Amino acid sequence: MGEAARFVGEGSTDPLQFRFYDKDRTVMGRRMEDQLRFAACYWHSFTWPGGDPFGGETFLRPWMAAGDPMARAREKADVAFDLFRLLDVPFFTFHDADVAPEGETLQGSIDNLNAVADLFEEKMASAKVRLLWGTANLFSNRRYMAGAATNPDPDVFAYACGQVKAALDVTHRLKGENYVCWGGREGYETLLNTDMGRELDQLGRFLSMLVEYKHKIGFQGPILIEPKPKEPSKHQYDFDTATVFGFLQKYDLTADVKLNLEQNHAILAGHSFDHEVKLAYASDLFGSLDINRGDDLLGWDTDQFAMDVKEMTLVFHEVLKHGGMTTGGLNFDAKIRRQSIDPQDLVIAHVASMDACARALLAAERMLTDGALETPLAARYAGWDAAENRAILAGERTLEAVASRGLTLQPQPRSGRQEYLEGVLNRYV
Ligand code: XUL
Ligand code: CO
Repeated sequence: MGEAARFVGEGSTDPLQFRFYDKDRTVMGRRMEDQLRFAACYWHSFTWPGGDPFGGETFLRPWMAAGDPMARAREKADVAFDLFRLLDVPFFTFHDADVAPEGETLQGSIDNLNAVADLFEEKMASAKVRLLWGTANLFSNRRYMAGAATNPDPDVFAYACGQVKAALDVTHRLKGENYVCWGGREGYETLLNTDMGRELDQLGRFLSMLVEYKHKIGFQGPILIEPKPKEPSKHQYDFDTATVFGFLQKYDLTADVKLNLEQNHAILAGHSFDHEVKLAYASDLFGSLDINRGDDLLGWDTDQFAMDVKEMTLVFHEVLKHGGMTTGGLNFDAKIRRQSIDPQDLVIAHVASMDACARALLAAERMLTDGALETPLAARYAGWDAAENRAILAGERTLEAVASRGLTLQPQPRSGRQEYLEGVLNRYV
């Protein structure tokens, strides 16, 4: 179906072509495609039928109809790889359950997954698209209703180990660059039946085993935890960046486990997207991004396509400032609205959001080149560059020593210049 989307420039009004995403344009020393590292995701685009809590499917995609589940999985793969080609994205992502049907037993499910992975290997050999990350769906099946790693039943924990091992094996085989863990059911619905300390220990052990296994098979990429405070659970243990940082330190996992941050999850946690990104870099935990957006007026995970240039400019400013993506990328964990039922809507949504990201990347580049935010920021903290003050931070001064210097000083308050900085940002976006 059709020609791949390409860059035609700002003058164009064609919703199927790029106005800003010019993949070969150099942005801070790298091709734009290599800076943004877009990934199309399998679940929202190919497995979500358009339902909501009040109504059923609206999309009626042919591969969702009844029939032999493996034949349907192959049909779905054909359509998925065609979309990857149409969008000209360098990466894709999937959960085990998105790509292959569950079998009668765990072994049956693993066999199905491996059969689809054979097909992916074949398709990837002739396509441009590579795997950004794989993951296991440890939340949809009713066996996981009380959690996977944090389930009170150790048999469920063991089943989850089987599933996660197979998903990592397949991710490794397909040369995935990261492996993601999103713990949608790793939390609670009521504390009346929950032993939090015990569940956190279970989760810590589960992740440690995954890290041990990753090293054993030589999987090079990081394991990425995807923080989210709630939904589907009332409270999820991977609440936000700060919470996961504490958890990873407690279980000694900071070297191998990083973060996959998502805009809508940040908002649900009461943070901005750039708050989460900045704190992840400050904690040496930045991994990758799920690029989407929530609705300001709705308190749930609407997973809309990211279109807010200003918001993403601040995020990409932070990413570029730290040298750009390493193994991470921008994964479209985003779904079209359930009324967007034309097949074209899916392509248009990706193209528009890729363009919004490209525009934000270019704005972030200009801001960095001009030092628009960096220069005032450095000036604000410049006092800490003095030798005496560096010595404090280096642990070379006692409280008494600094206190006695404090007795000689009369600090003068200085403006935080918020409105000036907001004006600066507006000049670029
Ligand atoms: C759920 C979510 C997931 C993860 C992968 O809110 O973001 O789709 O990205 O399991
Ligand atoms: Co996500």
